Amino acid sequence: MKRVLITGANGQLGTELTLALRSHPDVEFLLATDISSPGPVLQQGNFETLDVLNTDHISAYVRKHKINEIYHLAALLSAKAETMPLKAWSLNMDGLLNVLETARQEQVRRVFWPSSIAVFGPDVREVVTAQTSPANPTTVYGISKVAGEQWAAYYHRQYGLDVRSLRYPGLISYQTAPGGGTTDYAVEIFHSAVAGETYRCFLKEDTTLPMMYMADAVRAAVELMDTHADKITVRTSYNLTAMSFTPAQLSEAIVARVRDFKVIYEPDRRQMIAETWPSYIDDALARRDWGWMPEYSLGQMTEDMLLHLQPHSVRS
Ligand code: AKB
Repeated sequence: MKRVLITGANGQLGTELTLALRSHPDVEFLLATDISSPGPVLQQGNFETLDVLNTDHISAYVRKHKINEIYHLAALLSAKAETMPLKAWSLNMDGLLNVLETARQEQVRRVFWPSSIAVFGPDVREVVTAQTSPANPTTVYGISKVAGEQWAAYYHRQYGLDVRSLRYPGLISYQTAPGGGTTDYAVEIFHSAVAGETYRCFLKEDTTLPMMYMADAVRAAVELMDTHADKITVRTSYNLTAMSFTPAQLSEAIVARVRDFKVIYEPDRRQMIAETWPSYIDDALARRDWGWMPEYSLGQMTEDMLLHLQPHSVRS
């Protein structure tokens, strides 16, 4: 049975992964943690504050609750990280090392840690980016993810620690807003649409990026963690995708359901980050090794987002 610790549980992915794992049949105990007190969705259930820069604190929870799986999600995302590169490096890198080292010392069975399409750089923007395409990031977030992937592989190789990872594309969800990412526009746009407001998009209309609906993202993590270790051939991080679209294509999908919705394009510094990331991802290895298959297309995701954010706005 799984006894799970989640860090960064208040975040966009953390909130929904916590909810999903609480109802996983093999999870007998789950402790959600974050540096801040629980967000509105996580008021019920076990929750403690935890700073991942404090190794003793992580070890104490692992020992106290006999944790055997850690989902380490606490991190600064791409755009925010560029405004405080050293702080981002410290949180993203030292936080990961503290978790890996605690997991090794306390004999935690398995660790999940999300990487990102941000590991890639401008040299692969125009091609369908393969698992082994060169990873030459130009952002501090991307650099921390590339280094983190290598640390994950190192802990597996040297100590046999079963660390598993996914290179997530932009994630779209309705429960919790993302914060500080370059792909956040794809969530903000829905909130404007249901509020009847014009959305001022911080990326150019023709900027193609890989994306995924949260239901798929959560299922991917759970399926990867439930896979037999023999099947896992990638010990850095698996490429993963569901769809690729531009802000203009997303806006069209929304307008088809919210008639008068308007978007104005006002690209800011995040445009420069987006232009260094791949447009399309090849996730063939995830499909081959553990049967990954996304369920949500652009149309299905748009429909579901609008339905959950404000049922009455659909097909207004
Ligand atoms: C971000 O925009 O920083 C993240 C990511 C793609 O890793 N959503």
